[in-house]
Amino acid sequence: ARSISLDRFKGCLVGGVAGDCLGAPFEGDQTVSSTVLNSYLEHMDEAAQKRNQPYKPYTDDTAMTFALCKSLLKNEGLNLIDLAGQYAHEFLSDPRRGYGSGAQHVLAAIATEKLYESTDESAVLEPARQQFGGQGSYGNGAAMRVSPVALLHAKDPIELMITTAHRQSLITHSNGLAVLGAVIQAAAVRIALQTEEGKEIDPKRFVNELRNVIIKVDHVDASHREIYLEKLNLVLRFLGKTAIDEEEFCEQLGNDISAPGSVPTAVYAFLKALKPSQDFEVGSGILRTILTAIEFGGDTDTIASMAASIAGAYYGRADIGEDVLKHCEGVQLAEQYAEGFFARLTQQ
Ligand code: 8NA
Ligand code: MG
Ligand code: MG
Ligand code: MG
Repeated sequence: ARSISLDRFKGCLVGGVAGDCLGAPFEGDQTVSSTVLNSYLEHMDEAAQKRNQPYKPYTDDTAMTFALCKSLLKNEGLNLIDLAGQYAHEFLSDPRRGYGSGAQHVLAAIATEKLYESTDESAVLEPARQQFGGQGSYGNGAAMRVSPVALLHAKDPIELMITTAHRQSLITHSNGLAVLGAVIQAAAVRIALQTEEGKEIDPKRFVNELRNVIIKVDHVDASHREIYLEKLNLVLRFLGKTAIDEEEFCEQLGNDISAPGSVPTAVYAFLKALKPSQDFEVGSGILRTILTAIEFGGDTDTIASMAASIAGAYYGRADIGEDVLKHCEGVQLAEQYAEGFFARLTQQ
């Protein structure tokens, strides 16, 4: 059966946009009840009439994803210096999208020092390397934007995808935890994309494939790999529970702006939402994934966006109807970029 299709490329990028736009209003909340979430979707038309359309703007997650799409397509692959320029330009042209404080600092430095005019790759990586006393950021910013890397390398050996996911991270996030988060997120999208149409995903196998990817990542601390391997054990443990203590979940798996506190949670939300839920009355697998991700509160835009990029690569664009998407900013652009990656692949 066919697996890689234009519908699933679109699903990945459109899902990411939808998760970001729908999750953003709940960013920083504690937990969100399923009653609130069901009514949120039901009353979207009504709420939109009171505002200008589309009234759900995207945030930094999508802004950076689009910058990455643009640079990867223009250069037919990763050009770190051009990409640093795209990230910095996107930030300066629209700085009020909710960037993390560290990310703002790095992107402003790349712009003011005109590092995108350098011919030396290591120069554009210097601001990120100096972050947080030289440790680098472990925020989820490198993971939240990474899904186009899985589309770029959909037919390439996984090692190439790992390298691109890793290197694009370093422009803003040099800490191994952020890098591993980005690689895991890209790998999750890839596995979802490559699953045969109509074939069910087995969570244990999915997690096992992610474990095998973690082991392949070079130039990161073994202790950082261990943190993610342990988190993946927790993903399976929470999937096996019939009732979840939200406080315990947030404390152990996480719902925050750190990469280890959000990337495994996004994987959990995708895997959890594979089965219909008594809580959410939606037919779309992508929307069910988004609501599952938002429910735990915290960094809701980012966790929902990452989870829905994975879900979109699995279910495809057609899974998510217009009712909700018509309220989200950036859907058309996401589709255009998906077409760009797909065309590139079919020309190969
Ligand atoms: P970042 O690189 O600025 O990291 C995010 C934050 O994590 C930093 O501002 C620090 O507070 C903290 N942090 C990261 N690394 C370290 C370290 N080594 N030592 C100490 N503290 C550290 O930004 P990013 O690009 O990773 O952004 C991630 C998130 O920020 C995304 O969710 C994005 O949507 C945005 N954001 C989140 C919230 C929220 O409340 N959840 C609000 C606004 C913006
Ligand atoms: Mg609930
Ligand atoms: Mg955001
Ligand atoms: Mg966020």
